[in-house]
Amino acid sequence: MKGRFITLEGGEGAGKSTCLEFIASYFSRRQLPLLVTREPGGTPLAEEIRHLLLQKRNEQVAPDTELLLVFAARAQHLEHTILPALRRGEWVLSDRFTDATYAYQGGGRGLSMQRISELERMVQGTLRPDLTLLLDLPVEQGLARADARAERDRFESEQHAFFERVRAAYRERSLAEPERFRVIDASRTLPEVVQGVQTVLDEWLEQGL
Ligand code: Z5A
Repeated sequence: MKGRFITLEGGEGAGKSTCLEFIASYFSRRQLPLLVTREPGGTPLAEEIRHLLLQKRNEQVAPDTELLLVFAARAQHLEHTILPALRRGEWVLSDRFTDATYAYQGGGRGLSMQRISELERMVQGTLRPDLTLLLDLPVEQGLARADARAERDRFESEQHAFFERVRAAYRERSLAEPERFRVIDASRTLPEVVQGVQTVLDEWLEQGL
């Protein structure tokens, strides 16, 4: 079976890390070669850009600067990690991808979705994920979970309303592309969320095999 491109998305405290580990073991049990990567990041240079993006700083980051840095990291990630793996016939699982840009820079920061889609076309051409798992939960609940963590990065320090806009943008995208998105209720316990991911993968692989 030819490699495909899967992305995992979600707001704060959604359980992405646990789900990523589960998906990696799910593929390994089926002996399907899977490359797990993340955005921003996925190459040494893109990881440096990630650091620039997440680090808290005194100078305010202009929304366009943030948007261009995200796509600069993505161009590097595509060229050196994602596209070579897909060409080798491997499966690729990315912890976040361009839906996060629509959600965080479009929804959260209020940048024009049209401009994001122009950059998407420029950097990705026609490449889009084959499947996107969206872990969705109420913002209040997600923030309460994430609060347990030691230190907040630049994004995690945003206000509640920012995350409501992020969630709304994700949900809007999932409604606009129901064939690509699978929305998983992440407000449940972690084992239930993982079970939800397994059900989606079972069904999806069955359709593709
Ligand atoms: N960003 C962007 O702005 N534009 C873009 O285009 C892209 C990204 C690609 C870094 O991403 C930031 O980059 C991200 C958006 C921005 N900013 N934020 N926020 P990231 O994915 O690396 O960062 P993150 O979202 O903070 O993910 P994380 O730190 O890897 O989170 P996680 O490991 O997935 O944590 P979590 O799963 O959300 O869990 C947090 C805690 O909750 C943890 O203690 C868990 O054990 C607990 N948890 C999770 N699920 C449950 C359940 N179901 N029950 C009980 N407890 C739970």
